[in-house]
Amino acid sequence: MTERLFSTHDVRPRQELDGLWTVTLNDAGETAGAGDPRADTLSGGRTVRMLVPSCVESIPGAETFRGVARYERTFDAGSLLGPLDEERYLRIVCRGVSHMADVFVDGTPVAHHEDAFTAFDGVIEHRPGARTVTIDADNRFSERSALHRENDYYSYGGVTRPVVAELVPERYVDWVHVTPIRHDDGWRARVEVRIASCRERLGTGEPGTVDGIVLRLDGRDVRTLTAADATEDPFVYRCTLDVPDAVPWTPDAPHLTYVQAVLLQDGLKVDDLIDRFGFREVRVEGDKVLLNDEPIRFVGFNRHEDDPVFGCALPVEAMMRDLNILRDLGATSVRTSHYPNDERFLDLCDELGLLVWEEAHARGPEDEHNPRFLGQSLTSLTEMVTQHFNHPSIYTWGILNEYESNTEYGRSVYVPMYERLRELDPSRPTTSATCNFPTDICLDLPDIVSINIYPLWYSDAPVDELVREVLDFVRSSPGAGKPLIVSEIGAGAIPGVRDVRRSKWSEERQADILSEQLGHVCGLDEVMGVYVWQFADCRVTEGWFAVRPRTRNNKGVVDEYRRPKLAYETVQRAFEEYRDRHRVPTTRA
Ligand code: ADA
Repeated sequence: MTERLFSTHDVRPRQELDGLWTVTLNDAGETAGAGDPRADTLSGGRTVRMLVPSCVESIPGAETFRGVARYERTFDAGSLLGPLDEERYLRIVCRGVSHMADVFVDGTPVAHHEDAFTAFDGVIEHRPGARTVTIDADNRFSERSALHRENDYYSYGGVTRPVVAELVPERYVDWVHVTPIRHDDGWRARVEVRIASCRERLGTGEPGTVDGIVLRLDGRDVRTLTAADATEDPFVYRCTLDVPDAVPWTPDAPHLTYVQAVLLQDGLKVDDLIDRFGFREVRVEGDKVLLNDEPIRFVGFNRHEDDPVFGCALPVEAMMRDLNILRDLGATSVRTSHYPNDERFLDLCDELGLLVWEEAHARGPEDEHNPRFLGQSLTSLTEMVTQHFNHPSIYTWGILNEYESNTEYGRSVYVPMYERLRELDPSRPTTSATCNFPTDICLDLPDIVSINIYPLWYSDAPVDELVREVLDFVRSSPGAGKPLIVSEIGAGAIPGVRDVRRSKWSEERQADILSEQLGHVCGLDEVMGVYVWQFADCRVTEGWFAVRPRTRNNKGVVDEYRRPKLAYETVQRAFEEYRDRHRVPTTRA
């Protein structure tokens, strides 16, 4: 089970395509990729064997690779046996390819995708026997990709998240979304199910009919949806269920409920999808964030998916290692800066009760405005919310980290992003981390105001002075009266640099600064949550060389190998004081 942490299908046959693939690397200028079928231009490349998921940067000699990596493998599609023997399709699901992807089955293009951090899929007619899947992963920087560029984190290359082959009928279950609704006597669940059509996707005919969709909660049939439950969108069915015996999800008792949608055709179960959700409601009231009507507060870290050995393709054991360190530090929340995370990480957060700020991909500001920026940001946002809708640990959706919230152009990007977010999921509060003080003109848009501040690091002003200035500005802006989060605060240290003079980049100096910063902001009642920048040192791109010793962002409280710096205990203590003061339950193991 590599794709999620539980079985996602009882009915749909599937085969995980992890294991050995053949990888051909080509970084020689003009190459195939991105829908270009001139596959032979890869012929001069170097060929190696690699596991999926993986980053090409872990191949010896390819540590700084920028180019097209062609992953290829053949598997036996005859082993996928389903309940139907007519009109079946092979569906290839890629959970993440970094960062432009083209997918082919036996040389036929089936999917094109333009972001490393969300899943996508392609369908093609099924036939038994050997099928060859080819994935071109292109991690070159160009104007085609507005979100992947020189940055304060690294854009790796490769098939970096799991790949699965599935056998689906003409109509299949695309997604199931559950919105828990709290009312006086208990809980209801608003369920929406989307049924996709392979014919429609391939342009080969009208969608077939659907006889019924059986909904099951924790293995019990609760309702059958029929044509009468179809919405204005003929692919989406909707109903509201009373769930008198619902067990709530809370950070200290993170109970998960399983939902299954089973598709019926001619009396047969022809397809299904299983997901998990939690009975919990998050809402904003005045300057508070409420979870099941109780105000919540949190302390935690910004975390990049980055590892010195595995790049961004962290195995689940390494995700769990990070979560155990986070919990040892006393964190009760994590921000997925600056992109949607591997869904197995979210599955673990759901189970552990760690609150998640999940962020759509985009870290501002842009050097030059790329006309594709808004479209690609909207796609990242739409795919993130659609794919991760059910995770109870996600208490807020974040967008556009430190983007241009201080210009009219920037506002013209924020407005449609917030509109899309509210359309897709009105049930969760929204936020964006800003550093634009005192010029921000977008604080009317989010439900939660989030500020990135680096007193004593990027500014010489005393902590209390800088924080007061920022808070005075927020109080005089349309953000006044909304919940307030310090979404980034921190300082850098080169691991192992110790200095009695406590000079810049020494571990002593980092610990001093974090102690002063947290001592002040954690003491402010109006601050609902604090995220330290950052959890672990991470790789950055070469363009950041001048300002980033070791070509890493060194503000981790652990280094890239997760070895604690001096600041580890400083943060641990500050978090403990904050939790004690505000009675925040810990998820510490
Ligand atoms: C920013 C940004 C982070 C990181 C950080 C830093 O505010 O959001 O991605 O670059 O600062 O280390 O300076």
